[in-house]
Amino acid sequence: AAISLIGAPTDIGAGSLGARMGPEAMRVAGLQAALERHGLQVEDLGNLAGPPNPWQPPVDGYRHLDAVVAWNQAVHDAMLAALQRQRLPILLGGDHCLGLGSISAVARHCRATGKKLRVLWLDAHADFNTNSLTPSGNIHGMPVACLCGLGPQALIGMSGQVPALNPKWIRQIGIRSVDPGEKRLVHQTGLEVFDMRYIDEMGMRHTMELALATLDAQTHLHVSFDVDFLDPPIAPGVGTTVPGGPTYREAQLCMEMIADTGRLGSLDVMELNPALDVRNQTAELAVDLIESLFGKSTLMRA
Ligand code: DIR
Ligand code: MN
Ligand code: MN
Ligand code: MN
Repeated sequence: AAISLIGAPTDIGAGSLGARMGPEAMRVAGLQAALERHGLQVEDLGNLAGPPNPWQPPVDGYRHLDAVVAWNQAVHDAMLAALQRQRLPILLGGDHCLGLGSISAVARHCRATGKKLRVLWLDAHADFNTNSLTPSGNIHGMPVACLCGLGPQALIGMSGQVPALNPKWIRQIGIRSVDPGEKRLVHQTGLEVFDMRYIDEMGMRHTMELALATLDAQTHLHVSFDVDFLDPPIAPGVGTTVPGGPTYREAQLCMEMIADTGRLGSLDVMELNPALDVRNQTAELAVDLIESLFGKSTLMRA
């Protein structure tokens, strides 16, 4: 499908400033040209607009809730419009609180078109906090819980139905940092989490085979890629690094196996923070991985 790039330049839900520069860093790293070299048609819709980051402390367990809602509504509307034009939208974040608006749009689109939805959440973190469990108040730690119906009305209702997602539709990969209360909630909810221990023991190949096992011809696959999924030495440009992530080869295989399904319908590329990066290397790595996600391979494939 033809691709639409949508920039969401904000760090409104994050614990450090700088992810607002993520969309530009991805453009500077040559995302559009790289995809076009693989024969894909790409349009860049530019950046969305939203409120500034006032950098305030949490209120009732949420930092910047009103501004987070405004940004997510803008993301939801832009993603939905692209999907309705039969485009494959790539959301360039921006922090991961925007996964809520993005996936709410995808859920709404799948309901309208009778598609089955699967969400792959590639992240060091489960992003399953609530306002009572969060240690930070940062809403980028909460979008998966909100999508499952746990959160403030203004966020959980964005897809037009609560919950936006059945937790059974989600697969989390690469997880290695989960807060204590969050851990209990992940367990209670029965989220399917392939954590780093699992990847260490079973390998990325087996992990992805299981994570992708229930896809069929009617499936819309959404990938929400938090760049802190990757091992910090290869991807320093993120606000919350956690040691022990997937290596370059493991990440490539993960992307290649997703590409092989042919079911990718939408993508988020989140949490890239150029203020913390080294000569844009994390953005360049993200472009490299996205090429694999869209089918780049070393040899011709039968
Ligand atoms: C932490 C950090 N679990 C929190 N979350 C991050 O503040 O809720 N998610 N960094 O990407
Ligand atoms: Mn469609
Ligand atoms: Mn993360
Ligand atoms: Mn995240």
